[in-house]
Amino acid sequence: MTKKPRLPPGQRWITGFPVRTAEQMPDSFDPETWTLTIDGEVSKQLVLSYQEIHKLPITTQTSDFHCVEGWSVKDNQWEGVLFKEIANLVKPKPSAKHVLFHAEHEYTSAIALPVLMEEDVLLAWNRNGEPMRAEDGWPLRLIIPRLYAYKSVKWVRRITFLKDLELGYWEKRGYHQDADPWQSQRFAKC
Ligand SMILES: Nc1nc2c(c(=O)[nH]1)N[C@H]1C(S)=C(S)[C@@H](COP(=O)(O)O)O[C@H]1N2
Ligand SMILES: [Mo]
Repeated sequence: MTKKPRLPPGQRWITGFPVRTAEQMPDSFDPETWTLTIDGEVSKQLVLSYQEIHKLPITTQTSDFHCVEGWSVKDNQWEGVLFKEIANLVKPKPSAKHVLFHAEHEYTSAIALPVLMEEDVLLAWNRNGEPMRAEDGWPLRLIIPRLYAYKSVKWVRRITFLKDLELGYWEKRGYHQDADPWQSQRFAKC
């Protein structure tokens, strides 16, 4: 078997970090009132405050970032909490197969639960040692390095464990549900 190349097919390395947003950016963030809701097919629903999230075990990870438009950014260091830590707190029921991430406004994306339980998936607040800018997804964004970046939801406010798949914002508009860059899963088959 040949090893996967670092750069997926059809991608090119760029420097800098573009901002891509299909929606309006949240206009304010108040750490005293901001919350993250975790619900759906779980044994224990939770509402976490900004302070509570920052008390969970913190991880730092370096990964590449691949946008479906064809640009990739090497070696981003993300700091945050592993998705796995959040799942351990709420204890997904055996019926939970997918997880829908809701952003502050209308953006959503769903990912299969086993993909999220891998060691490289995190909810991040810092990039390269600095707090993310508002436009980068502050105060909390999902990072799934092995999938196209439309799965890396910015401004996450709600995480819902699902029995049946619900398509997210771009997936409803024809993007691929699985989004594996090494298989060029850009568009859904129709
Ligand atoms: N809430 C939200 N998250 C989002 C998006 C968005 O429009 N809204 N765009 C996605 C897409 S298509 C990409 S490429 C990345 C871009 O992240 P960046 O703006 O930090 O480069 O965010 C993803 N997450
Ligand atoms: Mo994207």
